[in-house]
Amino acid sequence: MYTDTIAAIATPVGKGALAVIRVSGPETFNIVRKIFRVGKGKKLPENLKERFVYYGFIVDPETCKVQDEVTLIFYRAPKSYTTEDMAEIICHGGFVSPQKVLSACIKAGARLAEPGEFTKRALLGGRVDLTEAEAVLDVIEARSDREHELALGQLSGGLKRKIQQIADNLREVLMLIEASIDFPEEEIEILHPQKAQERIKLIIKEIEELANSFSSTKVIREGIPIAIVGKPNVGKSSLLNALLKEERAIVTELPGTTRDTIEEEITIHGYPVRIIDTAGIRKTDDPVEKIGVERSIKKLGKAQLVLFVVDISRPLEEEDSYIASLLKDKEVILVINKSDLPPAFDTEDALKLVNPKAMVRTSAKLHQGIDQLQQLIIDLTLSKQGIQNDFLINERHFDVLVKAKQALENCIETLESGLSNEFVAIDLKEALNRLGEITGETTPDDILNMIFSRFCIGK
Ligand SMILES: Nc1nc2c(ncn2[C@@H]2O[C@H](COP(=O)(O)OP(=O)(O)OP(=O)(O)O)[C@@H](O)[C@H]2O)c(=O)[nH]1
Ligand SMILES: [Mg+2]
Repeated sequence: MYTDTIAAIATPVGKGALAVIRVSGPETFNIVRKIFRVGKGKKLPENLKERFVYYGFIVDPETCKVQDEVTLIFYRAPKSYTTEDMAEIICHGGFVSPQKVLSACIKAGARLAEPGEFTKRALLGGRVDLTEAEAVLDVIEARSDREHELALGQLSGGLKRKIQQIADNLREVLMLIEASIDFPEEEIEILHPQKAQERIKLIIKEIEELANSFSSTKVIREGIPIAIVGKPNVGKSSLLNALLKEERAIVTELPGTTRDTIEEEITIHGYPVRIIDTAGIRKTDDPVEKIGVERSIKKLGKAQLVLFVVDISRPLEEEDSYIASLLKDKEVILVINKSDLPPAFDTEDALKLVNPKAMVRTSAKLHQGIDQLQQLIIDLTLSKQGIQNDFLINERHFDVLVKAKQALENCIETLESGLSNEFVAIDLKEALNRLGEITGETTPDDILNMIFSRFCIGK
């Protein structure tokens, strides 16, 4: 379907042991034959073996000067990433070698590829659908094990299969509805409107569940926001440092050390978590500290989970109760810190202040209880999300799912109002079209272009 052959460096710019140059399109073989030499002046054989590694040199097709020592793999259509004839040239890394190899390809007749053009060809060649193409980007961009795992699931068709299953279901309903339009004189009711409604409602529910998993995907992409709060000097910053395993926040024996919120990302058991250390909450006349305290309270609102830290070595105070009162609607883990020191109150009293989901004793100073705390964080946030999918619903999928659902809701209304089945069919087709936008069958060109423009060149 394409007549031109494209080339690009597929590895990042900079010093590295190796780099890969990709070539794809009908002229691939002729191009590599012009620039690849097996030995002194010796060209590649006409009957080039596919998916076989050739060792040799890249030469400038005009001057025949050697550009680099490389290996070459040739893939014959359709058994390649793009489904076209393709070659991968592995050369030395760094700033010069890859550029030289690329320019030899261009001189020999290739055109520089656009961002994502290899994957776009894979899509148009039918090797992947749009959800799998998007997953390629997610795999590259994943920042945690879990995100990577889900992206890989999507790459192997997790979301495609799910959408196909829903679409097949819809198509069946549509077929029955259309049959009743085409054969209205038939005695037997082909699909009772009541039955049709029930089936469509089930499909709506499935679409809804899929759309809802967008929020858990978002958490996986952006990290679960967790705030550490407590009165001054209880060891909040020490706790942040212990979780990060580095001395990130300033810790001193002076109450009111942390003035501003500090946000850091860590991964716990493969999940990204955003830990926010806050200024100790207390009444203060210091104008800077005051702003810090306001910010702490604001951060509370955004946190999905709160680590409420108390200092076991000092008696509970009014400030502890005040902070506890701010946590009424929050998921809280009560952190009894400074457990290495003699206790000044009974933990029961702290439990009475808040109604925490869990409690843990720590010594941020001696790094004790940190593993338990991490386990609790995961138990209370992620396991509850019920992420059983093996794909990542992104914003684009979410928007389309909402529209598909809307079309099906219209469908139900049409059925309820007793309008003719022709109208029902229109809404069903609209919903099907929407689902096709997710997999790429009916995605408008401008959206496709936008998706691929986010890719790097060479992917
Ligand atoms: N013995 C002991 N000391 C601790 C522990 N955690 C923190 N500290 C000490 O308590 C003091 C205050 O610690 P920070 O981490 O700065 O406390 P904070 O809650 O961030 O304080 P502000 O930022 O002022 O609100 C420091 O001297 C720490 O070394 C602990 O588990 N055991
Ligand atoms: Mg602090």
